[in-house]
Order: sequence, then structure tokens, then C-alpha cells
Amino acid sequence: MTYENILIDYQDQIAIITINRPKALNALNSATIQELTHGFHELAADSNIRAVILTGSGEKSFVAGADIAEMSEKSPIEARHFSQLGHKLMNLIETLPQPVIAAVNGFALGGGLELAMACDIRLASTNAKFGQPEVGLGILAGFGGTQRLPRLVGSGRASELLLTTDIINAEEAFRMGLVNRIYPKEELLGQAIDMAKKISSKAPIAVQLTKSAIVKGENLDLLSGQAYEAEVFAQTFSTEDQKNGCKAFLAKTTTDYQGR
Ligand code: DAK
Repeated sequence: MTYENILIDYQDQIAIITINRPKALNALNSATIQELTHGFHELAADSNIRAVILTGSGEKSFVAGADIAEMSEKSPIEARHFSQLGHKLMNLIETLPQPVIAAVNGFALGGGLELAMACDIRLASTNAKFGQPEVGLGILAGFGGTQRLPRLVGSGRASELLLTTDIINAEEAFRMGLVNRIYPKEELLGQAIDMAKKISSKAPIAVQLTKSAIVKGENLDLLSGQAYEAEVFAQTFSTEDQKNGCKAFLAKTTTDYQGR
């Protein structure tokens, strides 16, 4: 597939996906959602890639939401298809084997915040802004916003954001746990790459199973989550990486994990 709305770059075992519609503040139209879905599918199947970064191009926006111009013309049938495309993409990111870091470099509004919330870790630039403006447009946060935001920040704070459509800055997002860290704009991508490299240096199968346990566990009661955790814990004992990692620790040395 030739990409017109996204860029995919590679650095060692990291992939960086950049949504590249800066003139529309990287708003998500159907074509962009389809390209992202294709790109993430390719990365999921690439065992050389150990972590992914998602960011937006330009100076002021990660993703300013669904493309309102395109969306406003949709028939109910097309709106359903659009919704299904969006859900498929968000679920794909959430269940991608590799961890995904959102480097939020500006506006993360509506579908843009929902996209960031489908990622495992959110880093923000000081100029980042977050909000769910949907009810002001006569729609609702339908790419998972009503579900993921309360899980991340609690239902009181989520209700305030979803119902008032207030836009908050990076500091406030940090205080409520919506973002992990804040960096000056020019440092954001470098910091995201450093974090992705740190993750890439760890045992890949253990990293992937840890992501899977966290994501699955959010939708399970504690006992079921622990049962799943025990299963994936056991799986790591079938890997060479577990043998080599533990052996290296005991020998006071290090090992290069092979993902086997
Ligand atoms: N869609 C399309 N174009 C957008 C856009 C968007 N979301 N956001 C910005 N743009 C375009 C602007 O129209 C403008 O284009 P030109 O006029 O230059 O051609 C260009 O980007 C620059 O924007 P501004 O001139 O407005 O820039 P400012 O710095 O003045 O303002 C802003 C930045 C982000 C505050 C403002 O652009 C803004 O309020 N944008 C809209 C933000 C928004 O409301 N986003 C939420 C969209 S609704 C669904 C599930 C989920 C969703 C939809 C369906 N289903 C289940 C079916 C999600 C919905 C949403 O995300």
C-alpha cells in the first residue's frame, strides 16, 4: 500500500508512525484510518520491531480529531462504516503485540485523544492540549472515549471532560494521569525514542506478554486477571530469553535478548 497520509520510519528495532496531514492538523479521515490500520498490521507481523511510536507532523497538532469536513457529509450507513473503521484501528493498537508510545506533540482532541488513549504510554510536549469536544458537535466520543477515559482518569474527571468539552493543557493532563511525562516540544520525539529503545532492550516476549496482561486485565476481575497473569508468566519459562536473562543476572553479566 502506498501511504499518502502517514509516514513510517525505522530506527533500529523501533518504528515511528507519523500522521502527516498538518494542514488539517492531522485530522483522521477515512483514508488516514485505513492507512494507519494497514501500517499497524504490517508492524504487528514484523518480529524485528519491538516498540512503536505514534506522533503527528507539524508544529501544533498530534491529531485534532476525526475529520469534521468529511464526517459531516456522511450518511448513517457511512457513519456506521466509519465508526467500525475507527474501532478496528483503536483495538488493533491496543492489542498490537508491541508496546505503542503516543508522542502527543500538540492538540489531541476528540478521536485524537481516543487514539492516544489506545496507546500504552502517553508522553506530551508542553504545548499539548487534550479534550473531547464531541458533545458540542452533536455526537459523542465514539472511538472508545467514553470507555477508556474513565478507566484512565476515573469517572468524575472523565465526565467533566466529556460533558463540558473543556480543553486541558499538558500539566493538567499529567496531574490526572492522562500522560506519563511532559517534555519541551523539541525534546519530545527524542525522549519517546529513548523510552522505546529502553523497552526494546528488554526480553521481547516478556514485554509483549506484559502488555497483553495489562490490557486484558483491565477488563477482568482480579482473580481472572491473576489467572491470565499466571499463564503468561508460565509462557516466559518456555523461552531462551528467560534462561539467558536469569543466567546472566546470576553471573553478574548481561545478555542480548533474541525474542526466542
Ligand atoms: N477536521 C477537519 N479539519 C480540521 C479539524 C478537524 N477535526 N481540526 C482542524 N482542522 C482544519 C481547520 O479546518 C483548518 O483548515 P483550513 O481552514 O486551514 O483549511 C486547519 O485545520 C487549521 O485549523 P484552525 O485554523 O482551526 O487552527 P486553530 O489553531 O485556530 O485552532 C483547533 C485549532 C484544534 C482548536 C481547531 O482547529 C478546532 O477546534 N478543531 C476541531 C477540533 C475538534 O472539534 N475535534 C473533534 C472532532 S470530532 C465516531 C467516533 C468518534 C468520532 C467520530 C465518529 N463514530 C463512532 C462514528 C470522533 C469525533 C471527533 O473527533
